[in-house]
Parts: sequence; structure tokens; C-alpha cells
Amino acid sequence: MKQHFLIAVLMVCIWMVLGATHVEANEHPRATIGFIDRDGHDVGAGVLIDGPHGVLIDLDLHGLPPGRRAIHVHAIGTCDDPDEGFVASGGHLNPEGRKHGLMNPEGPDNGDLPNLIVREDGTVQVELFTQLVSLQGAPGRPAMLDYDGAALVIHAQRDDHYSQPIGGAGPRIACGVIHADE
Ligand SMILES: [Cu+2]
Repeated sequence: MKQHFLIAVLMVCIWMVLGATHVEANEHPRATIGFIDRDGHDVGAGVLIDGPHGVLIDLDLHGLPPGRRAIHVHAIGTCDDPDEGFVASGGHLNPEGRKHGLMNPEGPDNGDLPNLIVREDGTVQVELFTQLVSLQGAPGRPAMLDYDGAALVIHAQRDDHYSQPIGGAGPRIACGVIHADE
């Protein structure tokens, strides 16, 4: 019995050491993103850093209409169709088919984020944080960088964080593909 206990303790120790090494090796996976508008013009860039509890999204944007604008994680990493309004980026990253809305009792979907607040000069610098997704995959946080990637999409209107399917966010006005850092 005592031997079993010691073996169990040893296994926990090995697991802790291996676990710690694993965390260190994967510490803070990063990705970058560059946005274009419907004319294909550059409207800024950002960095995504995946920490132990969620993803920090650091954005520095320009050329956007002032006011509150919705931004979401869309399921497909494609912004090749500005003329068509970035529909190729698909719907929100939402593998479990949850309702949209950070404030919806049946939500949120995994792509939901707070609104951007764009200044009068069309710029916005912001750090967003989401615990609903990961870059490469984490428990309870689906991967943005899966086989078809993901995009951040900015909409023409604000997100009311409640109504379906996208909180009244309106057309897509800017899009950026998330690229893993090598
Ligand atoms: Cu969206």
C-alpha cells in the first residue's frame, strides 16, 4: 500500500515536471494580423498573444468610421473578397452553435468580442481580451488557427451583444487574416 502511494507521488512529480516543461515550450504563442477595408486599402495591424487564460488582441487601426464598431472572430482565414464584402471569412467561430452575444443568456458564441470605439480621426488603439478562443487550441477554447484559420472582421455598426445572428452589426467593412508567428 505504501509502495503504491510512493509510486503515485512519483508519477504526480513526473507529470508536474513534464507539464511545466510543456507550458514553457509553448509559452505565449503569438500571431499577427493586418487589416484591409472594402477598397483593399491597409487599415492597420495587430498582434494576438495566447496566454494561460485567453487571447490578448492588441490592435492599432486607422481609416475606420468613428464610433462603436463590432469586431468578431470569423471562422475562415480569408479576406480575399473585399468587393463582395468579406463573406468568404464565413460566420463566427462557433463550433458548438451557441447563440450570439456577450450579454445573451444562451451565448456567447466563440467569436464574440466587445465593440471597438473608433476616434473621430478614424484611429483606434486597443487591447481586447477573450477567453472564448485560443490560437492553437486549449481546453474549452477552440483554435482560431485550425485547418482553415480565422479572421477578425470589423462591421459597419455596433454590436448590441444580444440579438441574432450578429447583434445588428451590419455589413463587414474591414477584415484581417490571423497568421501564426513562426
Ligand atoms: Cu462579425
